Amino acid sequence: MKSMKRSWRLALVSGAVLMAASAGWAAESLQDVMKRRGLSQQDLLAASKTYVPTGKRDEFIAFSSGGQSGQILVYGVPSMRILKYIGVFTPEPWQGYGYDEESKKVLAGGRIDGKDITWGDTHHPGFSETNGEADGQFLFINDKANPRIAVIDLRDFETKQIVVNPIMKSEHGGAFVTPNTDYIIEAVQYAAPLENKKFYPLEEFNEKYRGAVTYWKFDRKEGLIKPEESFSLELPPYSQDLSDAGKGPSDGWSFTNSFCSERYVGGIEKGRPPYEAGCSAKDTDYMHVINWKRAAELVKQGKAKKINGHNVLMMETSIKEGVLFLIPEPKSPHGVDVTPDGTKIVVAGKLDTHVSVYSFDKIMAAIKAGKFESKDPYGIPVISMKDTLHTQVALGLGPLHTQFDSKNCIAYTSLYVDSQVAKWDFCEGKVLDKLSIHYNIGHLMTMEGDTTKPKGKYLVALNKLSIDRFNPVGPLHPQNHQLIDISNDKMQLLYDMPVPLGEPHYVVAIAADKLKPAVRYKVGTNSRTDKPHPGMVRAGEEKIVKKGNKVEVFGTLIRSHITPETIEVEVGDEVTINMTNLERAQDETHGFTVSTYNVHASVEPGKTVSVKFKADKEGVYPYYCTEFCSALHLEMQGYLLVKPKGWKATKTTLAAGSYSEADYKKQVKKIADTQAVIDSVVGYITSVNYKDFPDVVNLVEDATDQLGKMKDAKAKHEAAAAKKDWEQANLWAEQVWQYQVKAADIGLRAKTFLEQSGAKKTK
Ligand code: CUK
Ligand code: CUA
Repeated sequence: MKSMKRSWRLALVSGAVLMAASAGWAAESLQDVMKRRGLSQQDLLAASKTYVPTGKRDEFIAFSSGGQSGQILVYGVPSMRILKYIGVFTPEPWQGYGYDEESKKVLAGGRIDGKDITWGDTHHPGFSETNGEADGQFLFINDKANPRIAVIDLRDFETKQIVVNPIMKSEHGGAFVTPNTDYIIEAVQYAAPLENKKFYPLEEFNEKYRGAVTYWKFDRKEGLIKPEESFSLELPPYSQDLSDAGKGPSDGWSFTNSFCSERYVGGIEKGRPPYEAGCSAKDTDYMHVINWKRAAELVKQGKAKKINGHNVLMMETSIKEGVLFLIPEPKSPHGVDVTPDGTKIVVAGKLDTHVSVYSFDKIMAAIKAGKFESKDPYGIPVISMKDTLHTQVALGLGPLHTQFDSKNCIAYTSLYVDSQVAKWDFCEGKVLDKLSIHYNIGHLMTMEGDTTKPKGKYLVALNKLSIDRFNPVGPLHPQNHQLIDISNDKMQLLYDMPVPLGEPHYVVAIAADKLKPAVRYKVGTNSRTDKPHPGMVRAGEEKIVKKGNKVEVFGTLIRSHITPETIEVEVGDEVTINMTNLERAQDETHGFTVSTYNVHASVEPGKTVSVKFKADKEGVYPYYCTEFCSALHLEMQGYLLVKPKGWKATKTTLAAGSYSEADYKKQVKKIADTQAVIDSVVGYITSVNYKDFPDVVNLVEDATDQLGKMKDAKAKHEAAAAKKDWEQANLWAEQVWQYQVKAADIGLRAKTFLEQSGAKKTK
C-alpha cells in the first residue's frame, strides 16, 4: 500500500513532463503499412474519408433504432464510432434505466393492461423539426410489437416519456413528425378491433377489424406528448405501413401506405393460401392521403368519437368532411417519402421494380375538381393513379425506402432484392448510378435526408444480413451498416460497421453542431421530469429520516465518498435512498448500488436519483460507487446494516490499525510534496486565460472545493498529533492528502485541456 502511494506521487509530479515527451520514433511509411496490411489505393482512399483522428469529432450524429433491444444506438458519421446506447423501452443497467425510481416511472408509462412490457420492437426514430428542418431538440421512436411511442430529450439523451396507443394492437408507421412537431404520426400495421379487449372472429374482418393512424400532440415546451389532445383516424383494414408528413406546399397533409388492401385473411392450417399470397394478389394497394390539419379542427369541434377514452375520427366523418382519400399504388409498397421541397411523394414498389412519384399539385387538383375514379368498399373516394403520377422510374428489384440529397432532385432508393443503392433523379425520372452493397438492404439514410434541408455527403445502407462480412460470432450475426460517400457523381462504398443490436430498421442523422447537450444538471434535478428532486440535499445537509418502518436517506456523492457511509435499518423496513451528485466537473459521474437488492443508479453531475427497496433480508450489504470516478473510487463505499428486530449492540469500538509518530511525519512530508505539485499546476492555470474556458472554470471550482475541505481535516490531524493520538493524526493527515490528490487530478486535467485548447499567457 505504501509503495502504491509513492508511485501515485511520482505520477502526479511527472504527469506534466510525460505529456510533452512522445514523438520521434522512426515511422513506417504509408507504403510499408499498405504492404504489411495488404491494403490497396482504393482502401486508403476509403479510409481517409471515414477515419476521424484521435481527439477529433464526427460531423454528423446518427441515431439508430436498436431493433428488438428496445434501445437507441448513437454513432458518429463518418467514423461509425458508437457513442451511446439509450435505454428506451428496455431497462438499461448502466444508465440505471429501470433500476432507479425516476426511470421506473418512465417505463411504467409503457405498461399495457397493467403489465410491464420490458422490450420493444423499435423501427423508426424521428427528430423534432422546426420548419421541416431537424432541430436537434427531441427524438421520437416507435415500438411495433406493443404500439407505443417514446420521447427522448436530446439535452441529456434520456427517455422522458412512453405513451401507449389506446386503439392499436400493433403499429409500424411511426414515428414521423410534422414540420413543426405539432404531431407525431403513428399508423397501425395489422388490423384489429379498435376497442380494447373486444373479440370478433376473423370472419368479421371486413366489418369489425380496422386500421388507423394516430396523430400524437407534442408539447415542445414541456417536452411531452399530450394524449388528451391527440387523435386518430379510423381506416379500413388495409395493413397500413409507413407514413410521411407533407412539408412546404404539402404541409397539413400526410401520406400513409398500405400493403394488404386485399383484406386477405390467411389460415394455412385450414387449407387457405397463406397471407403472403393473399396480401399480394392485386396489382395495387392504396396510399392514404389525409388532411390532418382539417382533421385536428374537426376533433376540436367535437366530431370525434371516444374509443377507449381516445378521440377517433370515424371514416364516415372523414369522408363527409373531405379529409381522407385513397390513391392506388403499385403492389405491396413499402416506403412513402415526401421530397424535401414537399411537391412530390415517392412510393417504392417492393414487389414492383418501379418507384412511383406522385405530384402533390395533381392530387390537390383532382380533389378540388372532385375527380375520383371510384370509391373503396368503405366509401372513401379513390383518385386515379394516372391523374396524380408525376413519373415512374424502373430502379430494380425490391425498391423499399428513399432518401434525399442536398442536390436538387437527387434521391437514393434501397433495392432489397438486388442489394443495391440506386441514385436517381426524381424530377427527370432517370437512374444516375447504382452501387452494389452487401446483402439485403432495408432502409438507407442520408444526412438529414428526410427533412426539407438534406445535407448530402454520406449515405448509410442498413443491411439485414452480414453473412461472411465479419469474424464469425455464432449463428446469430450482427447486422451491417455500410457507409457510402455520396459527395461525387459516383457513389463509393467506404466502410462496414457491424451492429450488435438487431434489427435496426431505420436511422436518422443530424449535423453534430445542431446538438447542444448539457454537461451537468442544475443541482438536485430529477432528470426524467426536469424538475427539482424532493430528495436532494446540499453538502453538509445529508440525513437519514426514519418514520415507522420507512427509512429515507438523503445522501450525496462526491469524489471519493458517499455520505452517509453507514445506513442502519431494521429488517422489513422500506428503504429509499436519494443520492445527489455534487460534482460540477464534466464527466464526473458516480454510480450507486446496494449489494443484492437489484437497484442501480447512474448519478451524473447535479442529478438526484433515488432507489427504493424493502430491506427484507437481515444482514450486511455493502453499497458502493459503480463508476471508476477517481483514484479512490474503490474506497467510495459504505454499509447497509439490516438488523434483526430489537437488536442491541454489545460491543461499541470499531476495529483499529496501529500507527506511529514516524508514520505521521512521513504523511506530513507527503502532503508538503504534493502541495508543491498543486502549486505548480495552479501557477500554470492562473498564468493563462483559463476563465475563457467554462469547462476549466468548472474544474477549477471543483478543485477549489476539494482543497477547501482540507482546512478542517488539517486542524484535526494537528490536534490529534498534539495529543499523540497517532491513529487519528495519521488518518486525518491521510484525508488531507486525499483532498490534495483529487484537487491535483482535476488540476492536471484542466492544465491538459488548456494546453490542448491553445490557452494564452496572461502573465
Ligand atoms: S421498415 Cu424495416 S426495412 Cu420497419 Cu421502416 Cu422497411
Ligand atoms: Cu464515484 Cu466511483
